[in-house]
Amino acid sequence: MDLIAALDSLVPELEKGLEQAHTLDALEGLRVDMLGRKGRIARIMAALPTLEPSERPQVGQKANSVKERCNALFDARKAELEREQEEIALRLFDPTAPGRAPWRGTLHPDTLVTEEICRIFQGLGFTVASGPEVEIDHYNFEALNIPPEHPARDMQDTLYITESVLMRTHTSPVQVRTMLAAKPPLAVVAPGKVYRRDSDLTHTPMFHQIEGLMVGYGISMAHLRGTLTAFVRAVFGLGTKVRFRPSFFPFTEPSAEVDISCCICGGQGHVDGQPCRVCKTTGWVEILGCGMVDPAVYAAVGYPEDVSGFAFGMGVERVAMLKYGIGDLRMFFENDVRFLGQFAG
Ligand code: 2NM
Repeated sequence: MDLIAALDSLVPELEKGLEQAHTLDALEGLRVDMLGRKGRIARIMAALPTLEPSERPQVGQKANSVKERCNALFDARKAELEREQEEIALRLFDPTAPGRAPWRGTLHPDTLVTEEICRIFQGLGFTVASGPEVEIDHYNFEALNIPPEHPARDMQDTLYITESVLMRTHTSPVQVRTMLAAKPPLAVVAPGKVYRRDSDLTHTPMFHQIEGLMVGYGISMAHLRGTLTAFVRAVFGLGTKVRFRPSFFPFTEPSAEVDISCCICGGQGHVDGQPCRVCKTTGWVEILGCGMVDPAVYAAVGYPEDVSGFAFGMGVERVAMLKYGIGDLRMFFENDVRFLGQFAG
């Protein structure tokens, strides 16, 4: 019987084909070719009506047993291929490979510099104080010897909430509040946000300041000079030169501005023969303002006449720009992580 022989020959043929099938896709191709609706077995069975009715049951039984055998062979090969692929995946998986590092944020350069400056002053005996960003006129101006007609009080420069409530223009009101709450001697630094009506390439309506105050008995300009020189060298390096220039602030007398030898060109005024863009060839850059606290400030907080002390103030962004060589103030406020990520130790 031809059909029986044809069906019998399918099994060894499939066994050979399965040996050469190395992917699940190839296996599925073989299966369709053998067992599919238009496959080898179906095509042989299409000839069934040409047989004598008495021969048909035998061929039908043969077809069923061959189908069963084929299915068993496919299942076995499929299991084998799946096990092989699992083994490959296990071989490729290296349990000793280092893990993928999770994405980590960094502290803002303003935060880094603020913390560094506070730590230095804490090492010199200062405590850290804070106060409200919305202030009253009295603490922000009046108590600091800034008279009603002073240009700093102008609507052009100050962000007012009401006639007597404003966004603090410096952190000095924190020193005023500290003096109102404690007797001398004391030494504080006040870091924080301050606000001015100013917005251009080199000014932002909000920026960060650190101011400091030391009051006691017998505090002199020598203490001012020693403290600020130690501070500057802690931030910019022991080789940094420091100079004090006479200046003016309403709340200090005498007043000075402090310059340091330029940390970009090392005070030479030039980098690789090119004029230094930071110090404009002068070799010096301004870093902070300071002075001996004016007796009018002590009077405003009810301190005795025989106290003396010094105060200072600096812009955090300015210190960070000089320390890290940042050329554009706007970088601090764009919060681009490619910028922000460059400063954390
Ligand atoms: C500066 C410059 C000079 C200053 C004065 C005071 C206070 F409240 F004690 F009088 N705090 N900060 C001061 C003095 C700030 O910034 C450029």
